[in-house]
Amino acid sequence: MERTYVCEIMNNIESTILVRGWVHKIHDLGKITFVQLRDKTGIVQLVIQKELEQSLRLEMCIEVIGEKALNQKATLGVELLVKDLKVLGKTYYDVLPFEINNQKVTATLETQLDYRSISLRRPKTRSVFKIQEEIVEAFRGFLRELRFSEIHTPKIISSSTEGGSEMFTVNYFEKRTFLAQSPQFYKQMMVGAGFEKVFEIGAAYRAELHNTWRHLNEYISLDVEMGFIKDEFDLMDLEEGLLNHVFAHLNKTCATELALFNKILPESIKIPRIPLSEVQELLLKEFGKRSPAGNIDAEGEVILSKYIKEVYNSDFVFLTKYPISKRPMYTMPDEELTDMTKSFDLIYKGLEITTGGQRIHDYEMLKANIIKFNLKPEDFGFYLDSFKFGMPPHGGFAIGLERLTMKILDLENIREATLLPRDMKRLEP
Ligand code: AMO
Repeated sequence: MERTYVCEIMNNIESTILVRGWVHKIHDLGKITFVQLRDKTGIVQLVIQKELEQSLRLEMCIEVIGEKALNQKATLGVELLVKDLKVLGKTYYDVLPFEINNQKVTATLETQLDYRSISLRRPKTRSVFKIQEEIVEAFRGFLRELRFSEIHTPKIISSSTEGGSEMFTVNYFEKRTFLAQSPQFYKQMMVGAGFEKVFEIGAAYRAELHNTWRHLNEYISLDVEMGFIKDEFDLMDLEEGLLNHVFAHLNKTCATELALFNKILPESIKIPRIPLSEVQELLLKEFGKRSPAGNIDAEGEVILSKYIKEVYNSDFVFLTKYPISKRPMYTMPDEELTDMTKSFDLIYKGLEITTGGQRIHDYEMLKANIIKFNLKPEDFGFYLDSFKFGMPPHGGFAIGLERLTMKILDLENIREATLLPRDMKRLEP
């Protein structure tokens, strides 16, 4: 007999079916036992006669053949009267590390992360990753439809892309190498290599020396790079379209999961675009909030987002025109605004989720800029060389997948949106 998933039980025309899953709840009434069986698609109630009950324990893995019986009181409207029961996976614990079948979480986040294979069995915890899976699906689908190609670039690299000291070193045979902070150089090179438009979904590594609610040392970067652009506003248009598509896709595919978090995502979003200097002025004038030179800080992001929500009814805001001194050497300077670049950040509900911008595409200009940044052109050999052979005007952006997931669901800590987080203290599981 073929297996039926819980979500298919109602529509399955057979009256006797086979299901597999885990023992989610046990309610022993003596002669009969009610058991909730959980598979990756949902939960169904089983009714088991005493003689069939084989000392079931919570979280055992079982296979059951049962007859469907309508029952208005059961969540699915149907339950299974068990005819045959097989234990597929025994349990070997004294007590579970924490309750899985309780709406209320009874363990700290750290304990849940310590026992990730158990905490992910909680339907609500698991649903965060169903939503994340669908964000990725929507990201990929939207871009492929627009002729973007998916690429995979090396994560062991020989030089820094984003500057700064946030690099992990790796012994590569005799050499000291690094873990990629971003696929930045390679995505640009692939635009020039004739792919024109590319995206990558991959791990990025940052040796951030702080453990915060919004930083990971390994995160998934949703990277985009597009050739033949006019300016950075083409990129903002693209990202706005992309986010609209992601939201529509989530509303369609994850209604049940979103409901667990009381979320319905907006049908259509239009994102205000404001130069950074205006935002800094506004924060100072309206809120007495001083910003660091050439940026706004985490508190400023929160204040700004509240203001944007009130005035524009938007959860998102693009900050544009960042100063040259605050952006990496590959960023295109603004020809109209002295000392400014054609770059942007996207803030979502008080948190930066994207950085992007137009890049310098002219070889001589890039070389000169590298020198201006007190760096050595010879350290950027293969990257710089690739600009000698006709590079189109281009630009791109990157979205942190965990940050986006976290903000969609209003989670408090980025680790809740990370399957197996890596931070300063955590290397396991
Ligand atoms: P940036 O360094 O701003 O830009 O990173 C882009 C986005 O990646 C996410 N992110 C992080 N998420 C979790 N933990 C971290 N430690 C972390 N660091 C970054 C954020 C951030 O907005 N090459 C450029 C992108 C580009 O211009 O295309 C870059 O990497 O959501």
